[in-house]
Amino acid sequence: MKVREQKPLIHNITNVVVTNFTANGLLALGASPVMAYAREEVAEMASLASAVVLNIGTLDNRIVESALLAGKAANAAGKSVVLDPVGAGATAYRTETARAIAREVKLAALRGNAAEIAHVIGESRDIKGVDAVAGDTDNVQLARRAALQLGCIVAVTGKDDVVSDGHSTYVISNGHPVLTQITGAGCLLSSVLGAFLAVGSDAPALAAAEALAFYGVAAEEAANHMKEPLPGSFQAVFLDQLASLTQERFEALAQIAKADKQ
Ligand code: ATP
Ligand code: TZP
Ligand code: MG
Ligand code: MG
Repeated sequence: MKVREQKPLIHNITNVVVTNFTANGLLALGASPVMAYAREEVAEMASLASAVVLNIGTLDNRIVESALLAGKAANAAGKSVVLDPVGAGATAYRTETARAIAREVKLAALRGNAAEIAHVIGESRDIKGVDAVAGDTDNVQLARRAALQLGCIVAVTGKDDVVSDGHSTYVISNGHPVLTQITGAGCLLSSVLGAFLAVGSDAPALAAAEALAFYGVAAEEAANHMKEPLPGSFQAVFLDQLASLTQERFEALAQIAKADKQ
C-alpha cells in the first residue's frame, strides 16, 4: 500500500469533535497527520504537506479564512485539496462557506453525505444537523452532476458510496452500519481520501474509490473480529484494522463496481 510506504504528511483544518480520532486514524493508516489553524502558518504548512483536508464541522470566520489561505497555498504548490462540507444545507453559513471554498480553491475531491453534496451544488436534500436523512436519492447521478459542475472528484457516502470524476463512476459496497454510530467516521474518511490522493496515481478517481473501499473493508474486518460490534470498542478495533489490513485481504474483499455504461 503506497500510503504505508510513502507516509504522506496530511495537513488537516478540521473540527473540534474529530481532531484526535482523525490524527489517530491517519497514523494507523500509515500517514502523518498535522493539524494547524493559525493564519500566520497555514500557507507554509499546506505547502510542506502532501495534501490538505479542509473540514467545516465547527467553523467560524477565523477557520474559514485559514481554510482559504491553506487551500490556495496548496493549489500554488500543486498539492491535493479535499473538502468535507460537514453540515452544508443545515445552516446558510455552512452552505455558503462550503460553496465559497469550492469556488475559490481548486479541489482534488469533495466528500460528504448526499445532502451535503447536493447543497454544495445548489440542490436541496433533507439534513438533520450534520447527519444525512436516509432517502431514495440517486447518488450515482448526484456524484456525476457534482463532479462535472465542480471539476473535481466527488465522493457521496452512505450505505453504498459513489465516487465520480464526471466521466468514470464507481460504486463501493463495503462498510458497516456501526460507522453511523461513531462521530467522525466521515471526517476521518475525508482525511484518508486525502492520504490516498497525496501518494499520486494515474487514475485519481479509481484511487479515491480504493480509499473508500479500504476504509469500508477495514470496518467490516473490525466488526468480524468482535463478538458484537458496539461503538465504543469498535473504534479501537477499527483503528487496528486500518493499521493491519493487508493488501491481499483488501483486494479479496473490496467491492468496487464501475457504474458507467460500457
Ligand atoms: P453522516 O453524518 O450522514 O453519517 P458522514 O460524513 O459521517 O455522514 P458517512 O456517509 O456516514 O459519512 O460515511 C462514513 C463511512 O461510513 C463510509 O465508509 C460509509 O460507507 C460508511 N457507512 C455509512 N452508512 C453506512 C451503512 N448504513 N452501512 C455500511 N456502511 C456505512
Ligand atoms: N458536529 C459538528 S462536526 C461533527 C459534529 C457532531 C462531527 C461530524 O462528523 P461525521 O464524520 O460527519 O460523522
Ligand atoms: Mg456519520
Ligand atoms: Mg460528515
